[in-house]
Amino acid sequence: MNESLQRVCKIRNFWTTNSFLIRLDSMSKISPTSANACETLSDSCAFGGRIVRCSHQSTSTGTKMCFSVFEPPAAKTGPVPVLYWLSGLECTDENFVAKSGAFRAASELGLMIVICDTSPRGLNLPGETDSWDFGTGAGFYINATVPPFKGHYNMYDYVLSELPALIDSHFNTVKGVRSISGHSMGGHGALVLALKNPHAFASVSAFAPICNPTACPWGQKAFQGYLGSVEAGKPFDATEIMKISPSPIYRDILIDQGLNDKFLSSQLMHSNFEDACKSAGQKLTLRQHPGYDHGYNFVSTFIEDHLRYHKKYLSGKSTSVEIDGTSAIPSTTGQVIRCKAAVAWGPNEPLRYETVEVAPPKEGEVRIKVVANALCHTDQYTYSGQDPEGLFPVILGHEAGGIVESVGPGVLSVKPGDHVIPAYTPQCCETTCIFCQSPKTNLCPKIRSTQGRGLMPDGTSRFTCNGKQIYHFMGCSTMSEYTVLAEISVAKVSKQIPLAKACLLGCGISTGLGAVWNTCKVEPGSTVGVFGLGAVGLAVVQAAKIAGAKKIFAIDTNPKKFPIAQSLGATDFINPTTDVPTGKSLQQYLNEVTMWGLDYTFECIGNVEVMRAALESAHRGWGVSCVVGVAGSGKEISTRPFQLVTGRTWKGTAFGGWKSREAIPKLANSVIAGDLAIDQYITHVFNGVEKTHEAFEALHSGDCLRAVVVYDH
Ligand code: NAD
Ligand code: AHE
Ligand code: ZN
Repeated sequence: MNESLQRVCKIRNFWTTNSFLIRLDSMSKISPTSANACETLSDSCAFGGRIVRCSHQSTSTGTKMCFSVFEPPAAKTGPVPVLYWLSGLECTDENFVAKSGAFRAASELGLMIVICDTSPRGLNLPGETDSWDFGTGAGFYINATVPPFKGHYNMYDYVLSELPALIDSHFNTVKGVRSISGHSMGGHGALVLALKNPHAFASVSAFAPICNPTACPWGQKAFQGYLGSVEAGKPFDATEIMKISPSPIYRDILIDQGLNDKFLSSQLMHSNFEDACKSAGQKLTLRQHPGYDHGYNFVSTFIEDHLRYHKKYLSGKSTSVEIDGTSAIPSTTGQVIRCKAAVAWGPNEPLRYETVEVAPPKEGEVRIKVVANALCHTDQYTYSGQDPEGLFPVILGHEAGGIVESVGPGVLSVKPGDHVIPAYTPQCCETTCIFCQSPKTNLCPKIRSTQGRGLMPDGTSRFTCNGKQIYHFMGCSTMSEYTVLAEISVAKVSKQIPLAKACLLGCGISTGLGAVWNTCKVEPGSTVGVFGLGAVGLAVVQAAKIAGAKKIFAIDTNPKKFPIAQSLGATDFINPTTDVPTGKSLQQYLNEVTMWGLDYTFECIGNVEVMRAALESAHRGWGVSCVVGVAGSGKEISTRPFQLVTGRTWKGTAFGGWKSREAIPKLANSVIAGDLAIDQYITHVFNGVEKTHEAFEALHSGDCLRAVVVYDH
């Protein structure tokens, strides 16, 4: 047994038989009551390791202090690196333990997490318990300089020196190797401690940190009370520290911020820190998450990313390559992969099944093993040469599911082994992206120009075949066993949904649902017309029914589509070639049978004549018509302006208005929960990328909604 293992065994036996921990390096000399002793308050197994809660007499605060430690199983066999976690206002060490959901990943990563309390407790100082945002539970991780807090509220010293010394003496840690993170007030503490002591911490991250405390009420109150003035708080203000820093302090700083956080503008002020980082040349990875609030559900959603981020720096690696938390690196990482792909060498030329070379992902890119690819009408449209953006030779395909094989430098949001859906409408989430920041659109333009030119964001292709460069398609190219995408173009989904089903969420079904729920926001009791009953149109029918539409007209030249439309909620069925009286247009007929037209109409074909019919059969005064179908090169829509003057609105949708990376996982969860049925769209299944041609033929047959090609790797 090596020395460190012997130490751990001693500590374990001691925990199980005593309520005290004592110094390992001098067990016989130091009694449980000595300054460096800890009392074990609880000790339970978790994820192969254990969670221990201890208390000890602190020299920094002059009080008993509690802390919790997650010790990963790796500590049984060798020293492990440590992440310090600082909690927010009103918390103790126990909030993180109960709510963060961090320990499975920490166990897999071999990372110890030390969670400390937010203030000294039980001193009964005047003013200490008058409010929730000052005093007890609100120590702000600074050293107080004014009475009555001076001499006790020394959380800065406690976190920087006393607690690490205690941890290093009692646990099997890699000495001196630590990182730090925290939430809200703890995020402020983590940033300040790290920025002021870069030698002490390998990396720093934060969730919803108070970024500029001298400029917000929480911080001003704390600095006034603990330091005597707000001005005195400037050296403990992350934004102020960065403002005067002549150079970057860390290679990167990771911050996650929920955009539905009620404290965002009044207390947290992340953009002030962002500006200060810019002026110092400090790289800041600021990820903003629409819909997330300030609570621990937000923290638990992203904590694994932070653990991986810190592990990368704690291990001295610049890129992390772990599969499902193990340190196994796939043999293909960093290598060119040769695999099968369906290559379209020219418009309508027979697909050729070639061995292609797929280069490793570059910075900000992800290489995935494609598991299943469904055909969408748009693949056919581009293949046929009608797409003005169509380029050849190309690997088509954009409705797919895959598994991350490897990631390029800087990729944090996904890791090898994750299940992902490619998203041809990316979501960069950057603060400077006015599209991602706006709730009005999903059309992030970050990589649109290179995507439209069949290239990756750096302007090059990752595919070659027989020495020739092959173009990417819609940023996806999933008719290949492996493909490379931008990190911002993949949506991570639960592994509980089979990828051969989840692939449908990558385009047609999500588009139809979103056209109704997002783009048009169809209200209960509405009347709806759906022109074209492919998978997209049928998803419109399904969504309209769920939205409470009272009448849904299903319109298609192929009457074989009517039974499934009926099963999804359509109430009326029109075959324009047989049901419209001679001499009448489709729109005239519809206006006649509905009196004034339909509240909402959706064109799901890509035919500009039908787009006109759909607009002109929208209700006088308020009808909305949505263009979903994609029309061929050179086609234009027209109508009499009078149609708009008399109250009709013409709009369109791309990917149903969904912000892809946040929406696709939610749609997948709805499928898993049984709230959203999508099985009915899979009418054909093929095995092997070489069956892609047969899948195209099925799509033409008139009986097909979605043909899914499952790749047999
Ligand atoms: P699809 O080919 O499976 O379905 C089209 C349906 O329209 C078929 O049922 C066909 O019989 C019917 N149809 C054809 N001509 C018709 C006519 N004149 N009148 C009535 N019905 C007619 O296609 P899909 O995969 O469901 O896609 C539908 C359209 O949506 C395509 O143009 C596709 O490119 C487009 N699309 C757009 C988006 C977007 O984000 N806007 C996303 C996905 C697909
Ligand atoms: N390349 C065509 C436009 C194609 C198009 O409109 N694509 C739809 C998605 S179809 C999915 O099956 C889309 O969302 N477009 C938005 C975008 O940014 O491309 C052309 O006309 O040039
Ligand atoms: Zn599509």
